[in-house]
Amino acid sequence: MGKALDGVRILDFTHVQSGPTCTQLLAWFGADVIKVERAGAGDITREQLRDIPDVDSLYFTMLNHNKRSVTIDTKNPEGKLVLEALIQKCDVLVENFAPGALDRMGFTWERIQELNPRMIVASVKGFGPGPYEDCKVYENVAQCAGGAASTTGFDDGPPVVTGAQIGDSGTGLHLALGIVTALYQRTQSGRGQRVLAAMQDGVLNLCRVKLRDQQRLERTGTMKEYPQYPNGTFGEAVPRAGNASGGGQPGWILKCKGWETDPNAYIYFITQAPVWAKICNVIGKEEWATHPDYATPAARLPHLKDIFAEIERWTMTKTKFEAMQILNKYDIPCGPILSMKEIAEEPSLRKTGTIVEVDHPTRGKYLTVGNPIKLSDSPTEVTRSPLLGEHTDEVMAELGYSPDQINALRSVGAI
Ligand code: CAO
Repeated sequence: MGKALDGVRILDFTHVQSGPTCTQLLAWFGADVIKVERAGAGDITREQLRDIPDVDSLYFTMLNHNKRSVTIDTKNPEGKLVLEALIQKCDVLVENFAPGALDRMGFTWERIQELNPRMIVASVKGFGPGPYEDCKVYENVAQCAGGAASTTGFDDGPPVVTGAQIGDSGTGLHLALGIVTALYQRTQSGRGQRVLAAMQDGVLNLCRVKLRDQQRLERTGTMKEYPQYPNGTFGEAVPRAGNASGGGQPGWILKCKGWETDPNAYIYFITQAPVWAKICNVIGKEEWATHPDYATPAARLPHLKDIFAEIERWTMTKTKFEAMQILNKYDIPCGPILSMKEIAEEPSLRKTGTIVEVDHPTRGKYLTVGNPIKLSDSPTEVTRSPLLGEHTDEVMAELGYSPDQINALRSVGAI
């Protein structure tokens, strides 16, 4: 069976995390992704956080599956010519260099258009145009500047960053959508265009409910679903809400059996209004279903702390999985706090290809996260990340270079 992006060639000039997650997705959808790296060094993540000496790190392998790797020194005049040949042959150039790096290399938008007017040039940058446009940015900077950190954590503590890589992988996702959209528009216009996904914008997009809350706060001075209500105070900006649910259905993280020794023996519990009577039955507080202080969502709001304490008394008598099983029978929304160990061992995630075991020539077998987006006509087979420059000769031959020319370029350090 063919793949959704069969025939699309991506010149992958990405490094670290944000850009590589984008091009990995495109590769999983069938694009031919040619990763350009510097000879001898390559993507810096090949050597970051290594767990085996001299072997590509999991950081690199888990972000660069299904790609080919070529080495080109794009600052070498002859290397530049090779890059020009690739630009002429590819549909999309994806990059996430520091601002201005591509221009400094001599590959401005105008120059790229001269070489290939159909080329889509897609970039991740830390910030869009404005005061910080020239800044280099990593994950946590984006989380802080995009509104995630100020709204994450507990009221009495400092801002907190999340383990979800919403700045890097989140922006990679945004960029991938921009690229396929530009490819679609090109089928009509015949022209390439520039695609920009700024990490601050991507994080803010994922935090849009907090901008919603900022405006609610300014209008009413309070937000009843926040733990600060009714006894705490609200300031001018959206406060940190601990584990409160971001929506209209109050939720919290509650201890389960074993919490004293297992840091993940917890469950997220949502007191969804339509199943309130069932919740009361399950926890043995049947009288709350009709009691005026508890019967309606509005009446419950000032008592949420007590309500969750009572529910926790019940969840502490069950493991998180026992609680899940019982609560799901009654359609009560909840979710176990799963550790990475539990996720890695979960058979259903292996079955769907969300967790995949991959074999690597120097590393051996390791686990990775497969394609989280499943297309029924374009299934994903995850193949290992390339070794540095593994496909240089192959790609050079496809560009029309003879073995002698390849050797000559190698001898002057251009590839
Ligand atoms: N041949 C020759 N030179 C190459 C090359 C190649 N194949 N590939 C890259 N280079 C050069 C670049 O041209 C650049 O040179 P100049 O500084 O002289 O212009 C240089 O390598 C380094 O690029 P960089 O500035 O992007 O890399 P850095 O490690 O200093 O910064 C990062 C890394 C991520 C902070 C920066 O790239 C950035 O801000 N990117 C945009 C935001 C982003 O994606 N951040 C997410 C990173 S994941 O957490």
